[in-house]
Amino acid sequence: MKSKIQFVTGNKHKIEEVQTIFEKECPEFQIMQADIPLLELQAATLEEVAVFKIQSVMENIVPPYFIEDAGFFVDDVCQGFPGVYSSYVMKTIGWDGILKIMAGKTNRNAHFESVIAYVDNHKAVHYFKGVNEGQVSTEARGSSGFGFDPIFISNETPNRTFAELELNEKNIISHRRRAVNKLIEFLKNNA
Ligand code: ITT
Repeated sequence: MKSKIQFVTGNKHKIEEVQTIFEKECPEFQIMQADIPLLELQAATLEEVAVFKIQSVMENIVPPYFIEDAGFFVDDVCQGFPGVYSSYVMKTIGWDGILKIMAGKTNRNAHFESVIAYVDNHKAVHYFKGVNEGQVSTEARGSSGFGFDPIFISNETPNRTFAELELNEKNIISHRRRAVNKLIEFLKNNA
C-alpha cells in the first residue's frame, strides 16, 4: 500500500506538478492535496515564510505533510524583487507589471526558488531548496504553467519561456523539481 503525504497548498498547479513527479520518481508515496488556509506572513527569505506557513497549519493537520514557498527573483535590476513578495505582486501588478519595470533593461537575470518544508511523523521539520536560473523575457509567451511562467526563460531551455514548455519539460528542470528531488531522496533514505 502507498504511504500518503499531504501537500498543504491552495495552488492546483503546484499539486499537479508535484504529483506528476512523485508518480514517476517515487510511486511508493501518494501526494494528497490538503487545502487548509495558509498564513503567508512577510519575511526576508522564503525559508522564513515557509516557517510561518508551517506554524499556521500545524494545529490542523496530522503529519507527515509539507508546504512549499516559491518566489520569482529579478536579480540585478530589482535586487531580487518580487522574491518573497511574489504572491502579492502577482495579485496586484502581475507579470505585465514586471515587464514594464524591465522595459529597456539589458541585464535581465532572474531566477525561481522553491523551498519545501516537510514535517515528518515525529513533527521534525526538514527543508529542501531548488533553484532555476534564467532571464526575464522581453514579452510574455506561452499558455502552460502559471504565475510568472510566461515571462521566465530558463538558461536550460533558451528561447522558450516556462509557459511554452510542456508540463513534463518544466518538471525536469524547474526549481520545484529540484526541491522535490531532495525531498524524495530524503524519503527514500528514511523509509
Ligand atoms: P500556496 O497555497 O502553496 O502558498 P501560492 O500560489 O500562494 O500557493 P507561493 O506563495 O509559493 O504560492 O508562490 C508565490 C507566487 O509565485 C505565486 O502566486 C505564483 O504566482 C508564483 N510562482 C510560484 N511558483 C511558480 C512557478 O513554478 N512558476 C511561475 N510562478 C510561480
